[in-house]
Amino acid sequence: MKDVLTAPFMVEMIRTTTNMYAHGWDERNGGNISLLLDEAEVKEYLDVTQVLRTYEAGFSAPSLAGKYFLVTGTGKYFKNVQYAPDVNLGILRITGDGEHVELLWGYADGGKFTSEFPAHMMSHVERLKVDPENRVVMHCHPGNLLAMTYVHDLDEVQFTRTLWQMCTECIVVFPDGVNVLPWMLCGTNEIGFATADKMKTARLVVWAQHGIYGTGKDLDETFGLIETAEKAAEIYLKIAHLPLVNTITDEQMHLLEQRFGVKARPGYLN
Ligand code: 2HA
Ligand code: ZN
Repeated sequence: MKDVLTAPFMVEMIRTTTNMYAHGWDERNGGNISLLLDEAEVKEYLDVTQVLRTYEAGFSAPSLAGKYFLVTGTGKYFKNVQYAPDVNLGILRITGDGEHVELLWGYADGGKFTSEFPAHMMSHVERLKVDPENRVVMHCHPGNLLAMTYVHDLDEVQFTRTLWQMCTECIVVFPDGVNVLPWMLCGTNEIGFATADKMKTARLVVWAQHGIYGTGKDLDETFGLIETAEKAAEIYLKIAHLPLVNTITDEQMHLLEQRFGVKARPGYLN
């Protein structure tokens, strides 16, 4: 059996959480990540018949039965993942009924998966329907996007269009746009269902006055998606109080669509 701390998925998770902390997106215990793992790969590192603990999921997700995830722990700091991955991370398997979770590795201090587990698992369910290659759900608190939810209309078309107009590459990176949830109580099944519902049509979901969810095929791509939206929000906050002299027009957006072979969300451009 190989050392799980050397597994590429583990190394990438440690690097990503460390990088997100360095970006200021994950103060204290802010943020959480779940990464869908390949069963055959997990078996190179763990005896999957050895279940350490079993938890109630708190919801039912039968379409995830038998799937393995690497998930950040509740109350854990991204800052500390690199120093104690076995305390701050866990490898989990969803049971056959989709209602329980088996711990195979990690949470070594007796801990548990993130409080946002419902939003993560329900989002995986929806994104896998759209894209069978989707492996990552990532949540964090980037300052500029968060700030923008205090001063910008939360209408999804308006919010998306503003972000697209802030950097030329935005429409190329997230042509599906950004969906937005109003403030809701976090850590609940309700916000989990609402987030997953928004995931049907976009890979980015803003939680107003809280943070953002991003999804993608791997950690790098998902990080880059949030990074691009956060950069656009930063530009918005730099210019929002100034007279607007120039912008990226819808005509120019259409040129970007053609040049990069992407299609903007229907109805979002004139
Ligand atoms: O505690 O970010 O949304 C981690 C969070 C909750
Ligand atoms: Zn949060």
